[in-house]
Parts: sequence; structure tokens; C-alpha cells
Amino acid sequence: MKSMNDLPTIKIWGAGTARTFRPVWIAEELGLNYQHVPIGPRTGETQTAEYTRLNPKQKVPCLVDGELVFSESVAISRYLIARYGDRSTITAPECLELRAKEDEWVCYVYGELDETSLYVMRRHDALKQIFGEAPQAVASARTYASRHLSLIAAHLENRDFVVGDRLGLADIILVSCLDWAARYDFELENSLLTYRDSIAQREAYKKAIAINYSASRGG
Ligand SMILES: N[C@@H](CCC(=O)N[C@@H](CS)C(=O)NCC(=O)O)C(=O)O
Repeated sequence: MKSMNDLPTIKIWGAGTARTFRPVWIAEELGLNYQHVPIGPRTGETQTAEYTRLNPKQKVPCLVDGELVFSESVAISRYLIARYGDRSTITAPECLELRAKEDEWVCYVYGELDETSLYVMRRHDALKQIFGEAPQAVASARTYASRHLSLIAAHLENRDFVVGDRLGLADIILVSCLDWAARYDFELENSLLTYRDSIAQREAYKKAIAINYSASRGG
């Protein structure tokens, strides 16, 4: 738990996007003593020599934990849960079968909703100056995402969490994508809305939203 006297060894770099939200949310769920460095992806702050040494990809988020430095929102999230989580906060499922199911959902939601749909929409609309304007790609990514959102909505009928009966990594990735989809005016089905609204009541979620989106840095 946080102590005002301990200097944080954990630094989470990045703010303003669904990807940067994930590690911040987990750090808040875990009550970690961490320093948040709220650089934005499109502000030039990822291009500095200091940051490029940490993450040559020049992308956010990035995690520093003592000597360990790495990027990728899913990898960072999984690491924080594995290293600092327990049953009183957030943890990976104990049994192999449920861990496999969790992995299936994390890969599915990250691969199909985040990378293949929402980020494609972002690249070829808001970021069209960089990646090129492609209305057809944006429209087809929207249709594609809707189909997968419906499959996920069916899974979440009468369920509070994606896997098992506790908040887990799959929920962190899914809720961050649902928030993103809502910002892109997707009409979320009732089961998705109920699921997301219930998780959004968590104090750690609310705190992470305030921290991650306090300044508009999206990208
Ligand atoms: N797969 C990476 C994606 C990271 C990523 O693309 N981050 C964006 C912001 S959401 C970024 O830093 N973009 C800046 C750039 O591409 O130059 C993850 O999940 O962390």
C-alpha cells in the first residue's frame, strides 16, 4: 500500500489514451506507490532523448520498475497484476483453465477491438494527416467492431466480469475499449452498458479516469 515516506520505484509514463489508462487503473486498484509521468503521444514528449532511451518505439505507455523497463499496455498490465496483485486487490485466476480463458479474452479484445478496429479508426480519421485519409477503412472498422461488440455483449448477459467472479485483466482491457468505443459514438448494447457502468463505480476506476484524462493528450 502507498506510504508517503516511500519514494516510488515505479514510474508509469503516458496519459490521455485507452492504452495509457490501463496501467494507471491497475496501479490504482493495487494501491501502488507510483509516479505518473503524464506525457502525451502527440506532443513531442515521446521524442525526447530521455524517453527514447526508455522506449525506442516512442510510444506510450511505458513502465519503469527499478531496473525493469518495458512498453505495451497489455504486458505492463499483466506484469503489475502478477507482481503486486493478490486476492484482496486484483489477481490472475488461480487455475490454469481460467487463466487460459482470460488469455483468450485479452487477446481477442486487444486484437480485434483495440488494434484492428478502434485504432484503425483513429489512424485514418483523427490522425489522417499522418497515416492517410481512408473513409472506407474507417467505415469497415466500425462495422467489424460492431460485430465483435455484439459477441461480447452476448457473453456478458448476466455476468459481472469477463472471466470468473472478480475483476481481472480481461475487464481492464475490455472496459478501456468500451470507453473508447463510447467516445466514437458506438451504441453499446444493454449488457455492455450494465457491465461497464457497474465497473465504473469502482473508486480506482474513477481515480484513474481523473489521472489519465486530466489533460487532453489523446493520440
Ligand atoms: N500496442 C501498444 C500501442 C501503443 C501506442 O500506439 N500508443 C500510442 C498512443 S495510444 C502512441 O504512443 N502513439 C504515438 C506514436 O505512434 O508515435 C500498447 O498497447 O501499448
